[in-house]
Amino acid sequence: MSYYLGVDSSTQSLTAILIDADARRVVFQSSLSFDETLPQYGTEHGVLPRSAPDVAVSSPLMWADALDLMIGRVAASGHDLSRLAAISGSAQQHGSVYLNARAVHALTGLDPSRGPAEQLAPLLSRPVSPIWMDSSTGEECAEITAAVGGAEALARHTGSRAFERFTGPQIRKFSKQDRPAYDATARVHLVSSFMASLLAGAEAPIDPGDGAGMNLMDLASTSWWMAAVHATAPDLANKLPALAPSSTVVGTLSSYWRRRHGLPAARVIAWSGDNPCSLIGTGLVREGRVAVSLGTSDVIFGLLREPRVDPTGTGHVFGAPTGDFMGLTVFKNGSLARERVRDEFGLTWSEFSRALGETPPGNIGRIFLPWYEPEITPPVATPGLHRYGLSPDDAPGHVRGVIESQMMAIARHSHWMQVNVDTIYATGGASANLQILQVMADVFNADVYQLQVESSAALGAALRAWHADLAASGTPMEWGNIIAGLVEPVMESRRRPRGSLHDHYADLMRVHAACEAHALGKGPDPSDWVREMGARTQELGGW
Ligand code: XUL
Repeated sequence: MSYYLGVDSSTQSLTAILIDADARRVVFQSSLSFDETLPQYGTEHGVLPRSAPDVAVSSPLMWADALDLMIGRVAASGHDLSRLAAISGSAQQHGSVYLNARAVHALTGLDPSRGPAEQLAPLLSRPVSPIWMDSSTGEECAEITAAVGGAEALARHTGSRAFERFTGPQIRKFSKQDRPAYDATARVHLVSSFMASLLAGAEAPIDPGDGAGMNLMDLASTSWWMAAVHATAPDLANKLPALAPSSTVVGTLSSYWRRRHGLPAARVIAWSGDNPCSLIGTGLVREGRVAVSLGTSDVIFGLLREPRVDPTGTGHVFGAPTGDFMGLTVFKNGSLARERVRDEFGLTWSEFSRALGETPPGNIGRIFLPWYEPEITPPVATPGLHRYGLSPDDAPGHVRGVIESQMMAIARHSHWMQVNVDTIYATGGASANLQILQVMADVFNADVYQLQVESSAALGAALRAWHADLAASGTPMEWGNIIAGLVEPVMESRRRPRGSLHDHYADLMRVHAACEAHALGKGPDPSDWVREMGARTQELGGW
């Protein structure tokens, strides 16, 4: 008769899902957009006004206020919350929150008659948090890489080469740019461990799923890798929280939340990153399937039994909440690029879908590389749009171009995970669009399904709360049983690959790779090849 709450603090919004474990049902779900609900912070798509195109910071106080509003909504939902047994969460990965020495104790004694932001403001040694969209730390990445003995050593230990958005390079940049504020920092939290600390009124640890996004954690031992810690910033070892399994019970909801919203002393379970939580929320507790999340970023991920590191250096290995590992590859120009195409051609989403449905697979040889923002995969430091056989005013060509290019990039850059993909679960906002999922099915030659609960990160957090609570109560349950009935595909959403089209896409992916190499200044102009593929597209029938 227990309820479990999962909260997802993502880039643009905060979502909560309450599950009734015995009934295996989602009983409450709510989401709030930061820009719309908390306009006083002045964010755009969850990011504070940019001081430079490659800088992306947000407000930890805004996240705390959003959590307060959402807990208020849950409390007012009409459900019997005395049944709430545990709460856990998911957060955008890599972002960091800088607390001063007073914070450690002050978190225990927040005044329930006042909102969290005003009480937290004096506890921050840095008022803003750099987030995953920041790509301004190229110099720090190079310095850390050199200091630990090269990219291969860093990837072997931490699961990734140095990435601009990863927390280590971000901490290093802060320590170089504002040494007094860095010295006044007693604790550097991730968004996940900050939010968990807030709920428990106690210091929460970082789990191996989110810790692996820092370029600081040794994957094999899930402990801080001291070579990287020392290479990153002075005295950092004393400023990092503990690392602990995702199932760690941090404590119980602090008196602040109990008195402010009338909630019970539910267990607070360590939070994790959105991708590790989505791994659970898409039911990938066994090797062999993948999920593609079409959100602010597009991400492909799957469970790995062994920490296979990407030899090309674009992918990552993170810890999985199951105690295994997960492979993932991240594309920054996800929804962002889809929205830009829609807006630039003045389309509604239904016009966008119609254009996609009315253009032929293969796009008659029109290829569009939509790097509106610096791209993570492949690494693109300077944004730019690259068109092959595509005129700048061709709206349908851009619509199909952006979707095909994204799907081919996801397929091509995830080969390193060595997962034989026959089924894909699609999640995130754009997964609602079945036309996009058909392109995914044809490109991957796999069946693609939507999931009944689309907010996979929040659901995964709720399921993690349940799993950890049972384990802490001495009645553990297997992951397979935890997800049963709660993580289910929508059968009628199934998109089947069309064999002849897949053969065409297999050829087109080689052309796409050549376009990418050319755009990055690493290969010859593939325009003739693009034209030849265009002529072949004309011959394709049956779509
Ligand atoms: C993962 C990544 C993004 C963020 C935001 O490496 O950068 O997926 O977690 O969702």
